[in-house]
Amino acid sequence: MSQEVFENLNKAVIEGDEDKILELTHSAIEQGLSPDDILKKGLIPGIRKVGELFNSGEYFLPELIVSGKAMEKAVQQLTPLFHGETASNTGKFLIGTVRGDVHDIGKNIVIMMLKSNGWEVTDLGVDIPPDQFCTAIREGNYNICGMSALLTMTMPAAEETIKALESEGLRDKIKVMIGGAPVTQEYADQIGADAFGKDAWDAVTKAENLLKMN
Ligand code: B12
Repeated sequence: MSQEVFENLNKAVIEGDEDKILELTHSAIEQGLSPDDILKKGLIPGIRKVGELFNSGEYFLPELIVSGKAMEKAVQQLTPLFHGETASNTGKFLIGTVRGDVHDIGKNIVIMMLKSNGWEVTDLGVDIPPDQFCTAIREGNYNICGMSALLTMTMPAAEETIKALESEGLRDKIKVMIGGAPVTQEYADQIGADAFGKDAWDAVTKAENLLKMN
């Protein structure tokens, strides 16, 4: 039964049918399916498939935009369910999508999971240049800075941001975590990040580990 709901959600995301996505998400919530499963089994595989279709030339930018927007709405619909879960103050997390990159669906899911695990999160938004990360870190008292990069072309902006933190004397003040579809543990090691999160759930675990190291 729940498998069918997830398959229908996959299909609706692939088709970019916003009304259907919202209706199916609502009914999945009503049926008592966990918001984690709705994301992991219903929505995320759907948007990944959209990426594959775009890559293979079957989809073009308009389809990417329509499915992306519909996915954003569904994530917003799930957000209150996550925020209700826990409240203790874990730590302060600064996050943004790196310069040149406007993808934020994954980053927003990371934020949702962090908040539901007690983190206070400041979201800088998208297309954030290194100096903006530096200013925020200088002015705020953050434990971790997270950077999201979805394009191979924008991954180097994460490295530039780390270099800027070093040259501004801020690198010792904060742990750095990176993520996004093309990012790997190897890349994180290569650019001197403290951790890599493969998804939002991994991000929460790794963030807690980094906090213990502080
Ligand atoms: C939706 C989408 C868009 C939407 C974005 C809408 C939005 N508000 O985000 C729009 C239409 C704007 C878009 C534009 C473009 N896109 Co696009 N897009 C996608 C798509 C289909 C889905 C991305 C997504 O939301 N995934 C779902 C989320 C849940 O997954 P995620 O982002 O990976 O996030 C998870 C983890 O990575 C991790 N994570 C993410 N961030 C962080 C941060 C931290 C700190 C941590 C720890 C973890 C973490 O946790 C998240 C949750 O579990 C991907 C395909 C794909 N496979 O990713 C292509 C994709 C990323 N796009 C691509 C391209 C080429 C483009 C464009 C250049 C297209 C164009 N010709 O204009 C532009 C670039 C615009 C720009 N300058 O940024 C390519 C990139 C290829 C590459 N390797 O460089 C992809 C891979 C599609 C493809 N297969 O070709 N895109």
